Amino acid sequence: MTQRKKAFLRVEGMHCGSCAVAINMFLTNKRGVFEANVDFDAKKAEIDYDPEEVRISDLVEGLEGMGYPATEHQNGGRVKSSR
Ligand SMILES: [Cu+2]
Repeated sequence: MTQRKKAFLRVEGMHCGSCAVAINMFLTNKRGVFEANVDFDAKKAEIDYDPEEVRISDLVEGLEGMGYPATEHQNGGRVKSSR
């Protein structure tokens, strides 16, 4: 059975919107990642993933390799209440 979990990363080193797009592509191309939302302004990435398929530490390592040091946050730091 697939599980679905959410993770939040703080991502450093993004210079512009296309950095966010590149990160988004990297994340969503990973096996086990269903969806990723990368926010350049907020330096944040929200990831929907299957913890049995992929580990957040692997994603973080990959991002670091691309030049974007990332750290995981338990809940994204702030609760968004849009809607
Ligand atoms: Cu950029």
